[in-house]
Amino acid sequence: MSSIYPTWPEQLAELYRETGCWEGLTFGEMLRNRAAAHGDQVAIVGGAHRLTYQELDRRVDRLAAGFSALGIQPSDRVVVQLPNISQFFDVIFALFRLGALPIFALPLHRSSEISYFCEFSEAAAYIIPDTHAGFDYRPMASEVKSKLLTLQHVIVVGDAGFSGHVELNGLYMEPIQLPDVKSSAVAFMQLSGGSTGLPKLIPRTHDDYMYSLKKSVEVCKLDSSSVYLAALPVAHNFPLSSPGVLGTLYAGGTVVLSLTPSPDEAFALIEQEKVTITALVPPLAIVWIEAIGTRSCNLSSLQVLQVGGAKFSAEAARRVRTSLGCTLQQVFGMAEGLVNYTRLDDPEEVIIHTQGKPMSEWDEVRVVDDEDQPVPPGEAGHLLTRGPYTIRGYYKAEEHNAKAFTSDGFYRTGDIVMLTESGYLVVEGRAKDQINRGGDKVAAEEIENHLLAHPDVHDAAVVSMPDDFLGERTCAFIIARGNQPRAAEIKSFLRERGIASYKIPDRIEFIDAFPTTSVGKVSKKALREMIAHKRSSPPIAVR
Ligand code: J2J
Repeated sequence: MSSIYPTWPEQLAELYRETGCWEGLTFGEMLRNRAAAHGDQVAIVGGAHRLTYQELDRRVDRLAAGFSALGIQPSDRVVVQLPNISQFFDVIFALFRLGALPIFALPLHRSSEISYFCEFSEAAAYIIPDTHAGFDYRPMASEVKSKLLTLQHVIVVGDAGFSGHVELNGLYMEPIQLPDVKSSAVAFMQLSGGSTGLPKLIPRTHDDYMYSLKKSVEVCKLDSSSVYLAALPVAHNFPLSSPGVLGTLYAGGTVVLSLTPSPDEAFALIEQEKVTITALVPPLAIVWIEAIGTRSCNLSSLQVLQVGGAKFSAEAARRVRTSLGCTLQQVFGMAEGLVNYTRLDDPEEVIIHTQGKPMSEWDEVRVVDDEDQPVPPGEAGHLLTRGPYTIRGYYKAEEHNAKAFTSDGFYRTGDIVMLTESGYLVVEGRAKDQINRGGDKVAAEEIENHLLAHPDVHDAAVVSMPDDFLGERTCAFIIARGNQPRAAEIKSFLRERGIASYKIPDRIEFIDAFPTTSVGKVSKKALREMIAHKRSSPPIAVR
């Protein structure tokens, strides 16, 4: 496939259209339809803002006009790095209506990641808040813009601060005639958790993503009375679409935005707004379970707590109903597509012990051995998948795509799973070179490359180490070049290179040589065992 946006073979696309999986609806149209059907209903609650569907629809039209006046064109890429604020919706729907493609950066991404997204996608604009969570995004944006000729605009929600930046507030104008956007076109790009040196971009079409919303809404039983609390950062695929904020809008419900997932902020919002469903990663679910006993708030409106992004232990899963009084839904998904849910009426043991089953009857799932041969149910193997909302390739990554997808279009998820007799998946591990730090994904090679840039680092290997709270943390093994630098110095070196804080190794170990496999490659398995053993054995007493 030579297109920079790989897509489904035409015959399959035809089938997905005929069977009604792909409705032929763009995001711009979806919002227009919901505004017509539920005009006065509150769509978004964020800080002091309360927007009805009609108000949101109008703001989006006015902002699309402003973006267009600024020079943003159909199919332009725009890196969007916004926290959970109502303007996130103005921005993304305005871009959808223009046919421009948001690229969803996370609030924690820093200059190295942002420069890469902007450069690789040749983004025309980059949209930021002025400050968020104690970080001022404006100097970072200036730095990125000064290095890239293709990046024409930095748009700031709030105070522009710098003379070259544009304020979003000044861009709401008289609506214009909007271009015709095709539902088969790529609507936006998500970021892959990654396992290679540089993060991959995931192109999602209006058709395929809309279908994932429709199925999510069906499985999670959302309707116009649903109130979804976004406690995780909305740019992440889980709170964006499973069913997340976009699924809630698809269902005509209400989205409530929390700037942080802290129990103090989130519990108050649940009580105030009568939230019915929310989503968390496992460590945060544990924080909420622990916090509830010490707070006097009424969470009785909460019907469903979704937990996903990383494996949720059975012990913690069991405590959800008893402590929070709601149904747990396990969600095993990926920005590349496939989403698995436990069903709300599944027996308790299925909800506690499995990560759910695919949401669509059109999802094809294969569990195979190292030679791509199917393994029987009950045995662990590599998960491969294909279907109407699972991508056929990453953006501009032809060489990598040949390895990440089978010749018949199955995506190699890199997850090791076991399929139960009833078709549910249990996540057993991972074959990809990635660390899942409580839901935040860290590609080992990306961090190794940053470490190798340090003058005193001869070689580096990043692996996971078990952790009671996050499930896993990162450990970087380093072979020093002569002088052994201090661990703190390595960490501040990485921070200065501008990477998200969750990618900074939790632990640094110096080593003389790496253990190797029988074919002479670095044995990450042996390194993982070394660090796990070191952490579990008590320190030797010094006399
Ligand atoms: C174990 N591992 C899991 C789970 C994801 C919904 C929910 C999550 C994501 C997501 C998402 C897991 N148990 N319950 O996009 O729509 C790991 C797997 C998977 C990778 C994908 C959604 N849920 N994982 O987490 O793209 O390794 O998407 O392949 O960030 O997270 O990561 P990501």
